[in-house]
Amino acid sequence: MTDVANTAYNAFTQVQQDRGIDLAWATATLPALQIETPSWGYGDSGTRFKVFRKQGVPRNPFEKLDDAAEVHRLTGCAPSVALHIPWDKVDDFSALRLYAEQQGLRLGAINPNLFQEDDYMLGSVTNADPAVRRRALEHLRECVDIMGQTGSDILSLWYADGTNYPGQADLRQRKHWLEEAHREVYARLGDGQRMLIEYKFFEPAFYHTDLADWGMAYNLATRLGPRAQVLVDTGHHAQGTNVEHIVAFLLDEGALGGFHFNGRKYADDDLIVGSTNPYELFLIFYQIISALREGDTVAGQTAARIAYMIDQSHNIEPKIPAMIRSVLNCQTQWARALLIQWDRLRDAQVRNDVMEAEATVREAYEQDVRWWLEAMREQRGLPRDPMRAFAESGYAERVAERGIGGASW
Ligand code: LRH
Ligand code: MN
Repeated sequence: MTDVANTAYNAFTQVQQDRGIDLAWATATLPALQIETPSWGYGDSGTRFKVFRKQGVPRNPFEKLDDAAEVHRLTGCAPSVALHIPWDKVDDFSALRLYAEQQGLRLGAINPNLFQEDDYMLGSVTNADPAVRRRALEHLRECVDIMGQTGSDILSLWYADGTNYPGQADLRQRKHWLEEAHREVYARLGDGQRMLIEYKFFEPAFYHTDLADWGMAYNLATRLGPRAQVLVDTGHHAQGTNVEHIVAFLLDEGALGGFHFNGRKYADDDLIVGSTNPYELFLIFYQIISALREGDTVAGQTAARIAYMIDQSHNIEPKIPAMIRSVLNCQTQWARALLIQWDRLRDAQVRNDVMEAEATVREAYEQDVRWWLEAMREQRGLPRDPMRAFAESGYAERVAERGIGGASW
């Protein structure tokens, strides 16, 4: 550690001690944030206007794992990769699992894809055509079987199902078909496996979406049972939605299973998490850590099992630096939320001291956590600055040999 860094880190620890922060607990809780990166975040992706093909993009799931392993090697907190089926379909999933383990990774959530087949234009599990519903259910069953081969414990479910015009479909009938399909899938889950239900208020459907908001996903999860929980994609809410309130509510209900983190300004922009609204990300972690501190309450136990996943599409960014940046942005806001003065906050809330309560939370957000995170990385044999370490690693130059025209979704 350089003298400057050492001095800065010592100053940080002094400041936090003066703030009454239990730095030992905070430091022990830093590694609790383990991020799952999406295989599709390493591939080419775009908008309806253009998919920009990039040099060195992985050409198959094995190369996606290579890139994910590089992100984990440099950050130390991205040990698993979510797969999307069929984008990551391989002949032998146990071989892919072995390859991942050799790379120091774990295969994570399995994401079925019921939004790219022509059959699903007017719906998949909610389609009026029973043959299409059966076909969709078959794909969900196949994905549960794949979980057995990859060792995954999460089935991550999102549906494009919806309509574009009033009267186009019977909304309550579709709700019944949605539940019917999930009851079958739920019954197929093995020990330790759970399903996370993701909602989205619009797109690609532009009149109604069958799973449009947290309440609909929560209702379905509750009707199914304890192995079904809600997945909050931070880009799937109407403008002005208080996402951290939804997080607090679902935590208290034991129904928050995981996140798809990304940044957004307008709609489902899938930008780098924390790039557009870092305070929202901090406030989400504030709710989670306040639950974690409770230990064995429903909210505490639920917070301890959250799956932190990134779901982004890097249309113009170099893929691996974008993923490293995303992981570091999450780590930074998690670290800041660990520096909340909980007793001061509780006291202000009890006394209805609005300004003091607001200041307590905001001041944690204003803490400079760089030297703490860099010191923590150095202690674990990780590079202090993963972004610079990647730029200097020569990895990008090595994978450039893959050429242009790698995997895209
Ligand atoms: C839908 C979504 C869903 C995925 C896809 C890649 O917008 O968030 O989680 O399957 O993006
Ligand atoms: Mn998502």
